[in-house]
Amino acid sequence: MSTASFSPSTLSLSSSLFSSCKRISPSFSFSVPKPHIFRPQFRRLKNLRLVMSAVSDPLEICVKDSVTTPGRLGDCPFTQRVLLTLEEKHLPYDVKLIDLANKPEWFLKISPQGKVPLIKLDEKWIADSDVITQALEEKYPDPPLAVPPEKASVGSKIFPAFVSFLKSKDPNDGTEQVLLTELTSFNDHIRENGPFINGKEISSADLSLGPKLHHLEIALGHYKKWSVPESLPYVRSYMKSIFSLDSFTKTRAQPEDVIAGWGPKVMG
Ligand SMILES: N[C@@H](CCC(=O)N[C@@H](CS)C(=O)NCC(=O)O)C(=O)O
Repeated sequence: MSTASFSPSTLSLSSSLFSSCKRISPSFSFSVPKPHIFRPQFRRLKNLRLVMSAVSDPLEICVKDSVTTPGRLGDCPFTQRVLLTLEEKHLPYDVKLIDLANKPEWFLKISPQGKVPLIKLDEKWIADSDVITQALEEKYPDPPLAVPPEKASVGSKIFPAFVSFLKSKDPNDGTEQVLLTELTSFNDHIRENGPFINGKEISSADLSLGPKLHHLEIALGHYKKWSVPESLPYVRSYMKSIFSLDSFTKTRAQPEDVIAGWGPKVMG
């Protein structure tokens, strides 16, 4: 088995690390001794940020392998959401690249639905980015990424609207207008509450939406020559800010994979 260790506190580790990942062999074993990784953890205490040291094994996470460049991270926005959460919480992790077109036996054993992301927490494999990010928040509350319930679903209708518009073959079926309506509502929210969904600090809602906006930008740009209009400057600046976060550049999918990933849906 081949994995790559990520320690977010080590900024020199970059997405190029993925290029050093090899496909995982079908023999899944945890017997390989892993080094302990020392990492800084930040805790808020009376407005002071105290650096505390902690020791932790990297968390194991199954992610999609690239279809265009096997051995690198693939194009799954749900996986990126979890990787972003690990990065923002300064948690080290080991990625296991899964070829979703040819899922290994061992993966299907631990993931009955055969989906990524899948993470091992407290010796149990957990699926689904909603469940995983909630579990990470509970187990590793610092820095906090939770959002108040009234903001948790801000921007959540953008992704389904984008998918409908992307798949649409009829320019007059209203799907573009639905997407514009959702983006306009998001533009208004950021103008009034920004720069992030929950205000000044990044939150789990941004880490969920950011990867989806990345797919929107690449897929609609490629397949429809469409981009977020200039009349929505808050959406545009929000995208720019999220896409330029260190955690984002380190965990984003390659544009070629995003294009290849949406191909069957566009053609279908
Ligand atoms: N609701 C799940 C969706 C996960 C998902 O759809 N993952 C896709 C890749 S982006 C997958 O593993 N597909 C493999 C398959 O369906 O065979 C989540 O939020 O984690």
